[in-house]
Amino acid sequence: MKPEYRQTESEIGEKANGINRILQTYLPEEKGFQKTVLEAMNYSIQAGGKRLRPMLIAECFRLFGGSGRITEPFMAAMEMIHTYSLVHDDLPAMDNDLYRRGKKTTHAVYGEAMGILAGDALLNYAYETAWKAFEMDEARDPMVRERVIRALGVLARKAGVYGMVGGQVADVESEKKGLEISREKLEFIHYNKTAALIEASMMIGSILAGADPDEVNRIEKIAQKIGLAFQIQDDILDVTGTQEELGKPIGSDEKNQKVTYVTFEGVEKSAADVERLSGQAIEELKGFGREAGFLEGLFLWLIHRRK
Ligand code: GRG
Repeated sequence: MKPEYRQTESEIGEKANGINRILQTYLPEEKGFQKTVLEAMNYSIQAGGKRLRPMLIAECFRLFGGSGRITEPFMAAMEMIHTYSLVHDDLPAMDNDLYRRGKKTTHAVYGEAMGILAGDALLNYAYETAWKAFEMDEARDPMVRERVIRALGVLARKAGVYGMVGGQVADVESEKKGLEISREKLEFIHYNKTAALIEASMMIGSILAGADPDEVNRIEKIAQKIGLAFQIQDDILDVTGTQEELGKPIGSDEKNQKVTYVTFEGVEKSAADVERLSGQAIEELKGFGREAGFLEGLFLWLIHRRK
């Protein structure tokens, strides 16, 4: 990590700790006949992670002058959806990975059936959690309730078949196809599998703060660039990182015969594209003329990350 990102890194760490405290308040109690799956849900959430998506919700909320706690149920819900996607992605039917976030994957600890069910449960519980925004004092205001409804719509669409799930479908079907996969299809995969939740996070934070539709569209485009840059960096790390840095085995794309951005462009050009995309995103962010110092630092940290 370059020295100029150290300050951001410590701030990111502090913000992630704050997010963990919020998450903790929304986790289900581990009791009843379904106790095992509740434990598996909490295990997968508490295994760690950068908490990037909730952080983006909070920072975009701040960018548009939001205050109060209406984002909190959405921050927890977003991390639940992200975590379910990782739990399912690690299953034997998908990537069949045994380590994630430096710990054993959920199915490796609780068995395959509980891995599937923990993912299903997290996905449903995410919507139950986001819905709790309506129960907050702030939601007595009809304007806030209307924003919550719009934010729920974005969450559902971007996580679903026209977002992350759609991208994962194309990704699964592309395995073992080598360079038969078109560049267009690879972009579809990246935009949906990875960028969709990043877009949703940034849009939800902005919507809840009262950003207008044009501002939300601009945020969506910025998030799409950051999402693509983030995925390309992930592909680069899968080739150049170490298991110690990443908390999961490297070379997983090669193991699964996956074509990545690096396969098309090589490491050097991919790294240059990461810089270009994030530079554009930062310029567009500056276009709002608002204080976005931390968000810019977060973007830069993300694309220079080693984990
Ligand atoms: C199973 C429907 C379904 C979707 C799975 C997210 C996903 C789609 C697969 C995981 C594999 C992967 C490399 C996805 C690309 C997005 C990505 C880089 C996820 C990892 O996100 P981080 O780095 O993870 O934010 P942490 O652990 O820090 O939360």
